[in-house]
Amino acid sequence: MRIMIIGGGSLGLLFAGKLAQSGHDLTVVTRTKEQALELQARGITVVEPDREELVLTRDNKFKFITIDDLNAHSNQSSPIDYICLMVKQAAINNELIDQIQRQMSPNTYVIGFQNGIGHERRLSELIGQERVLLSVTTEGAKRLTASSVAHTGRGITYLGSMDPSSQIDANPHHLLFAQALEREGIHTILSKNMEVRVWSKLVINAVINPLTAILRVNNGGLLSSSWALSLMKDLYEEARSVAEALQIDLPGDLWTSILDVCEKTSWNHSSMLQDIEASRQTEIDYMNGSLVQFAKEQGLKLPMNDFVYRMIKAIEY
Ligand code: KPL
Repeated sequence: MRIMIIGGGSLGLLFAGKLAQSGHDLTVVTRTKEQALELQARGITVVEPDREELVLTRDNKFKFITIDDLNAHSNQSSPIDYICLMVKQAAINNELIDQIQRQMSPNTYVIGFQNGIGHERRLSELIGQERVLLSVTTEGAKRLTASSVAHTGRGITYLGSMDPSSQIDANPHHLLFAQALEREGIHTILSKNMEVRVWSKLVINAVINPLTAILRVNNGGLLSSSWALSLMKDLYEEARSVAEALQIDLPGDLWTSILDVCEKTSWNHSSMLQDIEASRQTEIDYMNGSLVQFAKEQGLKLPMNDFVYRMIKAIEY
C-alpha cells in the first residue's frame, strides 16, 4: 500500500510513526522544510508510556516533503492508496484540495481526520463523496519535537463514509488499511455509522472546548463547579436539539460520555484552550459555529452556543 500523511502535528506524527513500522510505503507532507529535513535525518520517534519506538526512515520507502513540493511529487510517483489529511479544518482550502486531487488516481481515498464538521461537505463537493472517508479518533498524542511524539492515551479510531449505504467493511483495501493500523497498536474500527460518530464527537467538543478556553481551566476543571456544569448542560441540550432536527440519532448516554471525557482527560488542556494560549486560530467555526449555522437552517436558535462562539471570536488572536 502507498500511504500519504498530510500534516506533521501530533496526530500526523503518531500515525506516521505507526504506519512507518507497518512496512507500507509512506510519504509525510509537512508545512515546513525544517521539519521534513529533520524527519529524514532523525527518523520518527514515538514515545510510548513503557518504551521508545524509533523508526529510521533513510529508506526509499519513506519520503518527507513539504506542501509546496506536492505538485512536483505528483508527477514522479506511482498511485497512492490513502491520503490521510491530518491538518486543521482551516487549512483545508481550495488550493490544498487542488494539490490533493493531483495526487489522486481513480482508486485513491482521502481520509479527513478533522475535529468538528464542515470538512466532509467541502471535500465531497470537490473530490466526490465516493472517494472521501472520515475518521474520528480518540488516540491521545502530544508532539514533542519536529520528529518525535508522545502517545499519551490509547483510544479508538473509527473509519467510514458519511454515506450510510457504503459497504466500508466489505472493501478489502479498507480492511487492509485498518489491519495495518491495528497491528501497530492503533485500535481501528470500520464504521457504518459515521454520521453519529462525527456528531457525537462534535457535541463533546462543542461542550468542553469553548468553556475550557473561556474559563481557562483544564478539562477536569469543568467538573469542579456547578456553574460550569450548568453551562455545559445548556450547550449540550441545544446541540442535541439540532441533531434531533436533523434526525441524527445521538447516543442516549452522550451526556455521561462528556463527563467521562472530562474525568479521563482531567489534566489535559483542550485543543481550544491550547490554541488560545498559543494565540492561534481556534476551531470554533467548525464546532459551535457550525452548530449555530445548522440550527439556523432548521429554523432553530442556539443562544448559548452563539454566545460562546462570539466569546471565543472575541478572545482569539
Ligand atoms: O478532543 C478534545 C480536544 O481537546 O479537542 C477533548 C475531547 C476535549 C479532549 O481534550
